[in-house]
Amino acid sequence: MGAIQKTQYNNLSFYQKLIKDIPSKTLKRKIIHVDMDCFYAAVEEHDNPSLKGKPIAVGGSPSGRGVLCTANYQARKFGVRSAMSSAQALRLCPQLIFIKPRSKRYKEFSQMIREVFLEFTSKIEPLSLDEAYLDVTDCSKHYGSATLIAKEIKRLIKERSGLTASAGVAPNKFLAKIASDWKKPDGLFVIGPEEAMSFSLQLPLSKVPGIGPVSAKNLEAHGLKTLKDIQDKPLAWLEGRLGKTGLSLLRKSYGLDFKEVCQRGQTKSLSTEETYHQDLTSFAQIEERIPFLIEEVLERASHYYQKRPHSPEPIKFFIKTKTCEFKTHTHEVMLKNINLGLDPKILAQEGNRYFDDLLKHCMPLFRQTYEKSDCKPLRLLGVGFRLGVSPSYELERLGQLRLI
Ligand code: TTP
Ligand code: MG
Repeated sequence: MGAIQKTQYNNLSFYQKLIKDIPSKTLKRKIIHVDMDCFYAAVEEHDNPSLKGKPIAVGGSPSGRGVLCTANYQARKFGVRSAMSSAQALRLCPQLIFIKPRSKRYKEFSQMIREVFLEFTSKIEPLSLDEAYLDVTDCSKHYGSATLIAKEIKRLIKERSGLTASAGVAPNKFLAKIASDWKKPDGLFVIGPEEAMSFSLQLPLSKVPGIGPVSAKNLEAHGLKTLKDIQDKPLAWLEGRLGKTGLSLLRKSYGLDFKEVCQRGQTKSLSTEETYHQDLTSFAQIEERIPFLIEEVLERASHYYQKRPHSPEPIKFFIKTKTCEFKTHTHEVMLKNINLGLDPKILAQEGNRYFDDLLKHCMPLFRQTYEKSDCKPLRLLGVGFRLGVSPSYELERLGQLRLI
């Protein structure tokens, strides 16, 4: 411990250099990493409780050239591991029960878990069916702390799916991922910002996400076994041997990682459109279709916000047309510019409340676009919302959360 403190002191100015241009918001994040325990095997045990207590593996059959997806803890005691050939697994554990993977069923559980995450935040980055990062910086205070959120997520997952998850809480993705693995299974481990560096220094490089056995061996050939070994080398030395990985590992040795939680596949708009067998040749025909489009998009929004109440709100409204010559035109307006605030909560419960307002604003937009394209016959009409976060709404939402 004394040695670690000395290193911290000696390297403090380098630490300051590393964080120099980094916004303090990035350094003060609260990230949770959740990873299900023995995921596929746990689902199989859930669906067939007679398997409980027996060593099981999910994957190909040992008679062919199959490999294992995963194994439960009883099987892991024998050395059985993911990605091992099924034949080898059988040699290690002759009583091993093999189960064929059922990806559809695993997706159902994955969806259930994702819905639990969405109750807390929309800042979710799924890594696989059973694993995700959550950035709970903005909502942690309102639930007490990030640790309490992690506890509640674990509890809800257990209550709804019957399965256990392990969670890690830390100021960044790198440490959160390591933390979730620290106390597996059914674990919860927290690395606070003040202990981020001392915790990181003692880590073997093989524990750093992205460093597999081959990379770990290569690093060892350079005399590098732990993140402390990395921190003891000058940056130029590391970059000369490891390229970009040098700086990335050096940052990690200081407990730093600036990568954002990326909301992959995040819904950016909600829309609907109709393509017509016969082109619409007059504005009267267009006018007739608009109420149906608005009704449809409000219904979509209603379903969407029922399932994802914390998702970004509609900030723009747009219309779309396509002429008989396949020319597409869109026209969008900021909702705040037309004094129309669409509250996701109201959309979820009673989206039609906005029907008249939208119809009123929609008609002139379609008319303008139609006239601008020389009143050409139209083969497609569409309407939709672009989603985003307006600061005023965000504040209001946080206020609402506090009342829950
Ligand atoms: P992991 O989270 O890596 O493993 P796990 O959930 O089975 O066990 P742990 O408790 O250690 O987290 O992977 C999640 C699922 O992904 C796993 O149950 C099966 C599947 N998988 C494969 O199909 N092939 C693989 O090589 C690995 C590692 C996982
Ligand atoms: Mg897992």
